[in-house]
Amino acid sequence: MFASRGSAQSAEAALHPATEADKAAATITGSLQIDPRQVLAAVPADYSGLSYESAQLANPAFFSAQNQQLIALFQALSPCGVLRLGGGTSEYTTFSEQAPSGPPPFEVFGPDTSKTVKQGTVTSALALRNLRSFLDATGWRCIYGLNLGQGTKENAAAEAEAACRILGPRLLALQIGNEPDSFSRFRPHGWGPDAYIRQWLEFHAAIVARAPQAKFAGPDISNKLAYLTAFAEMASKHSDIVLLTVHYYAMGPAGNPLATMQNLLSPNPRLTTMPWAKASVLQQAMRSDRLPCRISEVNSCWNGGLAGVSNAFGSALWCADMMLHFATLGMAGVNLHGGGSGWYSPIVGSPSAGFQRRPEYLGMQFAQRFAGATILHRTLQCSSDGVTAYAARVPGAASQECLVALINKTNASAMIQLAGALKSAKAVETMALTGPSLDATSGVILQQQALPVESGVLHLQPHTALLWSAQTAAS
Ligand code: BDP
Repeated sequence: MFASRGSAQSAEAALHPATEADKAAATITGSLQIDPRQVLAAVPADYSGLSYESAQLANPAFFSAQNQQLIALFQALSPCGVLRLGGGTSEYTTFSEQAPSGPPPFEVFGPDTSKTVKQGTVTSALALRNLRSFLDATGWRCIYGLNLGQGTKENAAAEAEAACRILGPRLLALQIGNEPDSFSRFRPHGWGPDAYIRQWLEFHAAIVARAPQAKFAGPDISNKLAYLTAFAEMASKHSDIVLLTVHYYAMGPAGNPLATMQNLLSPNPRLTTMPWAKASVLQQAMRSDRLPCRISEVNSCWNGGLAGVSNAFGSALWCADMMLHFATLGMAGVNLHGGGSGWYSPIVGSPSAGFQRRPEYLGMQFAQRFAGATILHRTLQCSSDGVTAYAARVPGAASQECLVALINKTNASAMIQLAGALKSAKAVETMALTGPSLDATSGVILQQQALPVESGVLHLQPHTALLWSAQTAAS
């Protein structure tokens, strides 16, 4: 499931080549029906999220009420999303009540490529106060990462106390450490799940001594299940741990010849075999209200993303599909990692030069339509596995209204017979996510259109995601 850094090459080698249907671009045929009585999962209202490097806090003006263009972009993604702060740079920051003198070291930063990691940045109480104003303005909450790799527990406790006091209800949870399962650069010897839990508990004790109300999330792992299992077991004894977190990169590292657009859009064996989702600890967590699981850092290709893939239209289709796939599994949310001008960043730019939305941002907006909805069982029988479907009941909507998404990641058109309750459905609203070509970095649009149905058959264009809300016949 996870892009494993140690074995990226072999893990990627397992990716599927193009399907025959893709190669021939023959018309795909299939049928779709939903079972409105079979509920698969509830999608939390705050399902959508973004993830930024902790180093970004070194410029207190970035996450602030003054950064109105960024606030508007967050609001247009979700009225109540989750901003996760962490990433590789969270292991290189220190906290100081006083803001350092002089100008900030940079205006924007991110993402971290694991090689050019930004070092020595300072997060101040001013940055936290500005972050609070940013979160208030957006309506978002925050998952806040502390430095376990290189920081002291005293400094983490001071930062945690300030974060709890200043962010108040806007703080969803603290995290101690980013990807502690890949800590070889900080702990070359004697590190493993047991040592991790021991150190986590030391930091936790120091933090709760200063901030008894603190809530925690973790383990924020890159890929190693043993750390998740150990953390979940510990969480069963700590009621202040409220969320499990994991990372997911579809491909990587950037530069691996198998990291391609075609592989990004092909069914990923890591998604279908799901070693970690099958782990009982996670299955339990996903079903539990007490300890849901969020993908706190996710994107197309690690090591900063891939030019022409991570920043192109194909990544929007991937993103929409990935988000709905994980929602169907019962994940509590996803945080698309980015910042700065990184290839996979959904939003790029700076306060001084202005911000732009990347195609992936529109993929997120597509999937956001399912936030707060209840995912329903659907059966898609299709001649290509490059077409996916999702259905949901939307809160507050008339009882027979449902939301349906069909995503065609192939270069062939698809003709999908709508069956059962969908057969006589009347479309209330239809949105299409389209782009000039998979590698297009502009011209990507998410807009209303008429539902392309004729005699009960939906005609789906190649490389198109379609979403419609429909009034189904009473069942
Ligand atoms: C993750 C780190 C993040 C990096 C990302 C990458 O947590 O900070 O930006 O890898 O390599 O492991 O793109």
